[in-house]
Amino acid sequence: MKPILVLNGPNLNLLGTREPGIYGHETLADVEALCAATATAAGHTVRCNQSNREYELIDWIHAARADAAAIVINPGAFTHTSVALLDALSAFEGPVIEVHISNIHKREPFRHHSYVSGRADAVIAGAGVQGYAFAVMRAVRLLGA
Ligand code: CA2
Repeated sequence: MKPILVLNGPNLNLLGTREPGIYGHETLADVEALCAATATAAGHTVRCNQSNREYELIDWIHAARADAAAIVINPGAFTHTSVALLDALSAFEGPVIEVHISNIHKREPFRHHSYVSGRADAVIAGAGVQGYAFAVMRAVRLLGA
């Protein structure tokens, strides 16, 4: 089985260093370890990437068409701006799970709309970093394992 691709967008490399009241104390390395452990327990693997560059996320999504079974993505602020990410994800045939650490619907109005949700098979928001574990579990379920 191909790996589940876990993508994190802009500024999520700063996890655990600032704004713990919104994003918690866990680091990006902690998040990636959680995803790996969750996938391993279900007999799957993950490949994790983070970028602050929209084009790099898009290139990884394109590559996933051939080399990933599912995508778990926290697009960061690109959630609310990027038709390009929506289009890239729409060209991917496997499960797509969108995850947000915070509850975007409880925050500023500009965070309430997600372009990515137009393609996502599931959206998890407000569960903290545990949402990544839920997202990986949902991807596994949709893959039929
Ligand atoms: O809640 C989420 O996971 C978000 O996708 C996080 C994005 C935000 O723009 C979305 O509206 C919701 C921001 C990620 C920034 O992450 C930081 C982490 C620590 C310190 C500073 C930024």
